[in-house]
Amino acid sequence: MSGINHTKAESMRAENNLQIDGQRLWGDLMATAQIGATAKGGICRLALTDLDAEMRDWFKAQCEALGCIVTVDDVGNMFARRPGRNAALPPIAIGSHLDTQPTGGKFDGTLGVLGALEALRTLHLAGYETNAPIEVVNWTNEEGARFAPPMLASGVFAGVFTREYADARTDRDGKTFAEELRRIGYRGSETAGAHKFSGMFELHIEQGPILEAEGRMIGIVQGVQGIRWYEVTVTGEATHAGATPMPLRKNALLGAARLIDRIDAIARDHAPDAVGTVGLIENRPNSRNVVPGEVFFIVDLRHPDEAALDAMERQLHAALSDVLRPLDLSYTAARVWDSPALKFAPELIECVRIGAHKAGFSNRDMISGAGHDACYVARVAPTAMIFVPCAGGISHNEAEYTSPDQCAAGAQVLLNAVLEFDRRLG
Ligand code: HGY
Ligand code: MN
Ligand code: MN
Repeated sequence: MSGINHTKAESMRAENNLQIDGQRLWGDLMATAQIGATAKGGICRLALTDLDAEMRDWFKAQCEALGCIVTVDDVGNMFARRPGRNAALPPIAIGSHLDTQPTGGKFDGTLGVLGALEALRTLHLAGYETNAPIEVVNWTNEEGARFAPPMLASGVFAGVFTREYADARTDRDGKTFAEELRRIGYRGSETAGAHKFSGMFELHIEQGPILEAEGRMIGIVQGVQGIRWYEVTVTGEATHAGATPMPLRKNALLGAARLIDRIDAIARDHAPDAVGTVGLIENRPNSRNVVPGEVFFIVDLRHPDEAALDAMERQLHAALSDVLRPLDLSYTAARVWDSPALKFAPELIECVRIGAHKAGFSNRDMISGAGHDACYVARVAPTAMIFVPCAGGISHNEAEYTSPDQCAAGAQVLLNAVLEFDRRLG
């Protein structure tokens, strides 16, 4: 690296004083929260929209201003590379996602990318030379809010999905992933997954209540629970709300309503670890005086144990038949996404633990309830995650809040963990 002539000993000494700048990170978070800002203080920055493009452009300019080379792969994943002492070492990746839910918060995903940018900026301003290159990563379409399934592009990177499968995903308006990626100008030339990582660390808000409830600053994430999505269509008959006697109705929305109650009961059946949700539902024709003829909805089942998820899935299929047949309704149901429970890499978890202790932050081991790009990257590189609290455990909500100190703590532990892992690669 030009102009830097640190001996390894000097670098080791320099490392001990590397502190991220929490105010600078908070400034980035608040400035970029304007890109897709909602009236209620959240962010709506759906994948591959013009707002996503604007955020990507901002991110690229920031990284290039730090001397990084920014590359984009063919599903839009962005990699900002800072060279290290040994170019033969695969980079250490640090990052997350910049797309949000429709009523998302300021921190889900964005903290992971901007916290990584702050860690890299701290290295750059200190003139600290790492052994391995460092890459800050923005993964495309993590949320799955516009194009299902979630973690789509990190999934292509990890070989879970083909590029063709991703390209063909459509949003609820029928636009394809491929055409939208091309439209915003982020269809890169590199084949997703072509370049390898020495490891990846992802900083993220917990999106649950545990850290805050226990008054701890850092979650040392051991793994992620299993997640399955099902697309269900219930079919009855659209008829007149006034002229159709109750016994003659084939009311698809009544069937869906009873099913949603059963899905909630299935999750409670497998307490305390199971969760079951129906978050997206489309009622057709959705007219005030028409008995609904068709309802489409998505079922989200999660549990840390795959055998329990299998049992929940069996109960879901039994409920479909039990509930809908007596109402003279037909249905289709298909599992459209399956992200199995996974454990992160013990060595990188150890680096996170060392990083938290070095920074002096209280911490606890935990499993992630939410899915993350780290789930799929863990299939192709040693991976670990760092959590920080969020107020009331609220996320996927415009009220999502993590304090400046908590954001700074996460970025500091991220930097410490990266330097610990980098030292081991040297
Ligand atoms: O669905 C999830 O857990 C993540 O927010 N994509
Ligand atoms: Mn996220
Ligand atoms: Mn999310």
